[in-house]
Amino acid sequence: MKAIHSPADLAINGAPPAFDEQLHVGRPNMGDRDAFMRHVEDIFDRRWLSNDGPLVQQFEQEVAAHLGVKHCVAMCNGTIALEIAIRALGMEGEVIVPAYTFVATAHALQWQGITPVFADIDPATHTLDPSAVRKMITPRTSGIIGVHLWGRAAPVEELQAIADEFGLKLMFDAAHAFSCTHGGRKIGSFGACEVLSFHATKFFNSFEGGAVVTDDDELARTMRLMRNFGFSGLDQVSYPGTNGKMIEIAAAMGLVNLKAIDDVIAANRANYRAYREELAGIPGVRLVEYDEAERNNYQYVILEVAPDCAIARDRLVDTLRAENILARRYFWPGCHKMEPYRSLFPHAGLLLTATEAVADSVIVLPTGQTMDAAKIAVVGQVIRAALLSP
Ligand code: T4K
Repeated sequence: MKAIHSPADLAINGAPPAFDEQLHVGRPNMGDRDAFMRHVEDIFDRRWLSNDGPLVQQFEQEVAAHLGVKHCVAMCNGTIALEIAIRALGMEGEVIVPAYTFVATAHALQWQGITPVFADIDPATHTLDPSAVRKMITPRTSGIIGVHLWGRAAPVEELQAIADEFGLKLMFDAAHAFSCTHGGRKIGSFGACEVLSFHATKFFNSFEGGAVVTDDDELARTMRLMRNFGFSGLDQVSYPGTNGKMIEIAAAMGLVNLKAIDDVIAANRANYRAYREELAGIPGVRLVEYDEAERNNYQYVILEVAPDCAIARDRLVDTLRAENILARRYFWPGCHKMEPYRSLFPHAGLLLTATEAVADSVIVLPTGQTMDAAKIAVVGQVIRAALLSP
């Protein structure tokens, strides 16, 4: 780790990089290794590896209890969980989603012949703008998927009011929002259901994994059938299902990591506050702030680079990456500019001005258990030096 004193010290100008090791966005947060190994021993002893095993059942109970919801239906990943939730809710035709999200939100619809209709976001929150949602409703609209981007709740009440007014299904992509609250209530029980991702890069991981959480008994029952080929008995199939099951080793990781989440939140919160201090007062860049009145997981440290900043967003990303700070441009350029949506809806961007402005300005910085205040101080020095040498 080297101190950066001036623009001349930047790797992009031929100096050695600030860090010997690469700093990643999405470095996995890990719980107790020995506790995980004990689960592995048990899995070997039991010879029960998949298909609703005891660890998956325990995992579902613990996640449901943590979120205060009736049902957690664990799945192999968040994308399959989205697909199953969408199908179980009977969404069809057109479904309104933000374009400023990970592309899986849109793909989960398109994959099953449903058209994702992109509505603009509120540039202040990066989540769906309810007035933009209203504008996109047509006779073919069957639902809305709100995304709690960066762990910040979508406008839950406003979207529910629109859904009720037009008779639409409402669900949430809560892939970023595990253990976060909205109005003091844990995210997980808003809308008809909410979808979680436990991917390696998420605040809380089970290597790969996902779940749908809901208070709706019937919906949960349908989703359990769907994730297991539609089997309702030993030789009885009552639904055209798929294979969305979580495996035992994933549940083991999830159980161990669940015990560690308060430590991870403490580390993420300390990192976020260190970034806030380091980056305060730098003209042209702004750290997107968390609402401290809510419980946050602080998994994403988001920097917005203003259009009039001394250095363009992409140049700053290149400068950071040259220093081994592997910042990301999530979720650039927006789903509407990715295939097949770019070809299907070439003019979608005309109604997505906030989406495009935000997608062009965001940099996601490394955080998590592998970061600390000393590293963040150097990241801050790199950013300051880069802005001094436009
Ligand atoms: N909805 C939303 C809003 C989502 O953000 C996501 C997933 C989903 C739905 C779908 O859920 P899943 O089906 O994935 O459960 C990553 C993740 O693959 C993806 O899960 C996540 N969103 C998205 C935000 O980030 P990439 O393309 O950026 O992955 P990749 O391979 O570039 O890795 C990101 C960084 O993490 C790298 O710097 C390396 C680091 N990393 C990654 C892995 C896998 C590690 O250090 N260790 C690891 O094991 O998509």
